[in-house]
Amino acid sequence: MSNANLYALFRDRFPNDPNALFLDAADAGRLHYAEVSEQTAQMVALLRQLGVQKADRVVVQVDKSIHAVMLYLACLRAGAIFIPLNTAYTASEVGYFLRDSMPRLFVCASAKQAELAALAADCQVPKVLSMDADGGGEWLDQARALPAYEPIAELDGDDLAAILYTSGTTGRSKGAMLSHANLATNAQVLFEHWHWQQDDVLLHALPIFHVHGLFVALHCALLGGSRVLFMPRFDTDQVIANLTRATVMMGVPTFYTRLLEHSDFQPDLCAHMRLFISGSAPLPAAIHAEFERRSGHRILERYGMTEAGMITSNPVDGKRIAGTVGFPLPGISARVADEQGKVLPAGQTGVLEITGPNVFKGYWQMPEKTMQEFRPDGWFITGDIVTMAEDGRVTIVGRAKDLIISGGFNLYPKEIETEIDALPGVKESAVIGVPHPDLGEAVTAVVVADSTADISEASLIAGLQDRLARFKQPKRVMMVDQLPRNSMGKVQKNILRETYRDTFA
Ligand code: MCA
Ligand code: AMP
Repeated sequence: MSNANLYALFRDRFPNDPNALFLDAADAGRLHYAEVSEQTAQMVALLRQLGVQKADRVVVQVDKSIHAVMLYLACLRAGAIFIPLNTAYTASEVGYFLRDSMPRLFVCASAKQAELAALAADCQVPKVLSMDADGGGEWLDQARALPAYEPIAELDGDDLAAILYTSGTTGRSKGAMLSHANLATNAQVLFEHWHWQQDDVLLHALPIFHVHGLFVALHCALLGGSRVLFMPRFDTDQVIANLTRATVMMGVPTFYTRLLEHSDFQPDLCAHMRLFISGSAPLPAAIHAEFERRSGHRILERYGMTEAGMITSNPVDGKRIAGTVGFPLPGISARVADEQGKVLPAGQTGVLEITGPNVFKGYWQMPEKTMQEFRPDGWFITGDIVTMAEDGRVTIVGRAKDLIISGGFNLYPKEIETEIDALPGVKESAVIGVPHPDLGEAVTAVVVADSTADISEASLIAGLQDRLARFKQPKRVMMVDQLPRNSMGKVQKNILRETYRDTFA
């Protein structure tokens, strides 16, 4: 049987040309495909030296860099389970992930090492090493000193490649377990479906701690043996300056909104672009239309989630319809059901359920939570409310889950409410997403204070600094005397959303 290690699949596709460039990070360096094998082998040697074996977890909270990509590939190659964390997470958030995933190794930035190493020791993590985007930190020093020979770990398709944490409606983050086969099949499907070619050049401005930037974008390029213009973050000027060198860009809707706001964004910049792809959050139809007018390109919108990678996509050839997320990808079956799981006829609104080789292996150490998200016949309940037309085209019309998507990051109100409610002087709170011209939705908290408390919007936000990453903190806090409730006592968030609808208009 052939090795199902995803790294082996990539390695087989690397171009033979020694000059073939993989990552072009401009001043931050370049990496050729020919160098990947040696660098990842040295990293595997270091992982082994640190005691990391197959199925051990490696938690990584480092800035986006070529080295971070090599570390990801090295973990695949070693058969270790890669767990990337958002760089904005505070120490208290990181502590949760370390305790939950029990890694053998934690890799973090030097600047945070003193604080995080103490935390890791507290969480019984045996090893901590630093890695910096500029090549500093202990990690690279130690790896470079090691021999570059390490075999690719022999794996089964069901072996885990990564655990990606996604917040939950209960406020506790859940680790979605993704196998080598989950990632490999989804990557191959996207590669074919989006007509990826070796001479495609990917403009990469997404973070690499989520499915979108780490898997969807990088895996397509790796399968193509293609070049990636690898940017540290989304900076509108930099993206515009590089568009003429790229053929494909993947982004969240905020990227497209920001490009349209820039007066230099003109059709000639996009003349040899092949594809603009959007996902992670709904792309407003008005942005779709305005983008076509300004660039001559119809954005290809696709839809996915951490637990399943990419699920549907508009076609490359064929109609890309604004406001729809296209058709289930090859190999993925989709149906629409009511809350009880009764399958509904085409055209009716319900929750999207799916099966396919892309669907994850369950939540790390949460078998009951996993069971709740699957139907007895094995279909995964996405929690997205959709309609599916007779021809299979899917339109997302809402969410059954209480979720806010801000700039492509998913935030669960429950987690934010729990932190606000723990602050002194707070009686209760409700957190909602309110339309925001740049981020799509912005976190807004509606708070009732204790009768004797003296708290303000500023004091509440200050109180959250060490508890929640900045992007989760409310952009506005509204103080009210009471929250609207229905006859069952449940907070009516729809009324709050309506009341504060124009806050960021
Ligand atoms: C940054 N800030 C945010 C966000 N990003 N606040 C709310 N929502 C955000 N998304 C805050 C910072 O905390 C900071 O606050 C201020 O905004 C400026 O920070 P900066 O880092 O300069 O922001 P930025 O560079 O302008 O970032 C905005 C961004 C970025 C480019 C939209 O968030 C981004 O790259 N988003 C992509 C997320 C993504 O990859 N999602 C894919 C998930 P302060 O000034 O107060 O300190 S995967 C997924 O969803 C599924 C599987 C799928 O289908 O893809
Ligand atoms: P995550 O929890 O980060 O995996 O995000 C997954 C969720 O993002 C999905 O369940 C959807 O609610 C949402 N999502 C992803 N892509 C799209 C899209 N193109 N349109 C609307 N929502 C999307």
